Amino acid sequence: MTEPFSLSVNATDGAARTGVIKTPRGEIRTPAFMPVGTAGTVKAMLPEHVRATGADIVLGNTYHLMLRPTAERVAKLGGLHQFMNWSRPILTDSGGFQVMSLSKLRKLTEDGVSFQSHIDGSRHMLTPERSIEIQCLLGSDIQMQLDECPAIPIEHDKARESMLLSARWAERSKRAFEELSKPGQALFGIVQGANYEDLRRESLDKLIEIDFPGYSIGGLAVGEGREEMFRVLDFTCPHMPADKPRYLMGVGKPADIVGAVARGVDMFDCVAPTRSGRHGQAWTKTGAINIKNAIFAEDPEPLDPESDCPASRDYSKAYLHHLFKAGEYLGPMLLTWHNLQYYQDLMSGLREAIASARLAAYIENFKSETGETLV
Ligand code: PRF
Repeated sequence: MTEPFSLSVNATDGAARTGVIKTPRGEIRTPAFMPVGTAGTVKAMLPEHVRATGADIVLGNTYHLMLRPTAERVAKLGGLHQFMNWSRPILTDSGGFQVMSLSKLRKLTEDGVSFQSHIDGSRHMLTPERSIEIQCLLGSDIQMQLDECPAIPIEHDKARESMLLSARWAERSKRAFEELSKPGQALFGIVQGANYEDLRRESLDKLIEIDFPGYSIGGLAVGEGREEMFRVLDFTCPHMPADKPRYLMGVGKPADIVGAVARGVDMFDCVAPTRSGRHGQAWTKTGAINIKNAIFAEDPEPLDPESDCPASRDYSKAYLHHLFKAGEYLGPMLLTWHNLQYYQDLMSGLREAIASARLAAYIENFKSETGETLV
């Protein structure tokens, strides 16, 4: 009998892999992009339209949902899937990363992190155990351990201290998860260690010893730049278990994703397509544009006439330009939808390229079409 949560790798091309993660709520085709649904909604999108772009899984956030409407209320209303009308897999982040970037007056101790809500100033405490309790109340399918994500650059001894704290929290998270979770749910450990090869190895060794059904790579895209991020992936990914999913947290732009897939990463999430879409930026086959630019004021062409996505195909750039200029809600809605379709098309293109051992050619084509320089 196969495990209720498992990855099967169907093909490899160099370090890149394509396969399927099986979960009780449905399959996740990898490499996968997970749209961010922080507060129980992929902003400006209906769940059925998120699905129509090809998304197999969305992300939710412990930090936001514990503050509003609270995990207890979501549980009372049947869990996050029912609450947001998304029946497929949901991954939740553990909250630590969002506490550090969003809350006021935060204090980190061995026990966890205490902080003041960015919404009403109320005081809260997030421990590894409480984070897992919240993620189980939400009912998410893939959960994250509580971790600390320091910015780069950071001195080696400080980075090691932080990584060891995250490793101790990994152990406590796993114990809490074993007590509270239901069969078919999965908890990922998070590799930290900044941009130090020895620390990334030590972090990974400790997590593998604890044993997780999947491993996240945290602590990247925190100011180090694309080339340095790829260097860290180059010495980290080869040591990660080949039969478990690898998730690069909070990454990235299309070029980041292409480079990380080539290095063996399976899962991604990023606010880029949704957030940029709300601000008028659109990714197209020939690179990124800003629809508010005056050059589009009388452009009768849609963003992508060949697309199956209504947002990409059925509205002219001139109309989209007008919607943004007029501050109409439909502008951010259509550009978000278009960008999510672009990201999912990118992922399916990568999956097909790996399956047919043509990834190198796919990447060359991506570079020449978008003008991206990929290290
Ligand atoms: N840890 C957690 N969530 C995250 C990160 C991390 O390091 C990042 C870093 N890019 C994004 N989201 N728990």
